[in-house]
Amino acid sequence: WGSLGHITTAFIASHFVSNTTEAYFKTLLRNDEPDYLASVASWADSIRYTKWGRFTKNFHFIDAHDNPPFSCDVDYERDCKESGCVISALANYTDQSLDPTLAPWLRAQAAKFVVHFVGDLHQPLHNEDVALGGNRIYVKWDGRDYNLHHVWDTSIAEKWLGAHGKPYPIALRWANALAVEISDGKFAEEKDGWLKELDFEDSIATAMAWSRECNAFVCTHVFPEGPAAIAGQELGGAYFDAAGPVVERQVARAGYRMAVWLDHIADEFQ
Ligand code: DCM
Ligand code: DCM
Ligand code: DCM
Ligand code: ZN
Ligand code: ZN
Repeated sequence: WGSLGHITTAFIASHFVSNTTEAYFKTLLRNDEPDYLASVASWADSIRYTKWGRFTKNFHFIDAHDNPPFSCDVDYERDCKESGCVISALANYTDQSLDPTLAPWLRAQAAKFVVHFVGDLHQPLHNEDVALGGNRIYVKWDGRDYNLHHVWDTSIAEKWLGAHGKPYPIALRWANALAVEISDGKFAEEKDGWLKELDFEDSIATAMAWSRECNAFVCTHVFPEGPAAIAGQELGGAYFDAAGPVVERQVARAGYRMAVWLDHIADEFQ
């Protein structure tokens, strides 16, 4: 996701974490404000092109070598690179977050990666190999040229919200609205199902279940007619009408699951 998506997932998570989790992460991240999670949600993107952070660049996605729209699936052995992927990275930084022998600043850094990678794991094109996750496919968006990856990272959410510009206030409003939908609205019935695959004893299996669920949208909503058919097409109309609800649900799922994941990490230090 772009900053808007990441900040929103983190604000949603801060709605649903327990009080002890909130206190734990406010101390660890040295931020006592309501944005203690949101303020670190995009940090992993800010370091990926630095010399120090280069080793993390493949941690934001998994290149599923499937065949949309005919067959979608993710296979950890096949698709996670030697240098890592979002699945291995989430498992790894979750382990670091849970390690009481690590210095607090390292646990803080690990937690910042966890917040970011739970988000990216829920973007369909971060679970797909085709055209570098859509980066090499150019499309029209309300008459302007964008690559398909950017459309899914940012453009769909912005149009869904009818808002452009500084992500922070937009994300805060979106997160507040989605928190209500999760608690009492259109997602209230399904939210328990969002935790069905969650297994704290097996981060890889949990992340893979979420990855497969997300990758399925590549066949149904990202490339419904296949990758070749989408190049050069205007996506701001009927395509957006179908994609908007997918982005909304995936952002809501990421935030709700992030809260439970962070509760588990904080529980280790009670
Ligand atoms: N932080 C930390 N240890 C570091 C760097 C940052 O605990 N080595 C915390 C302090 C901030 C938050 O992470 O609350 C965001 O840091 P940054 O300014 O690096 O985004
Ligand atoms: N299919 C196709 N071209 C491809 C891949 C699959 O025409 N490159 C067709 C063959 C099957 C259907 O799609 O009838 C389902 O494929 P799969 O077995 O990959 O799900
Ligand atoms: N990306 C992806 N899958 C790939 C390559 C990149 O999901 N195989 C993502 C990571 C970034 C965006 O696409 O969010 C742009 O990547 P880059 O800046 O590396 O081109
Ligand atoms: Zn992206
Ligand atoms: Zn990322």
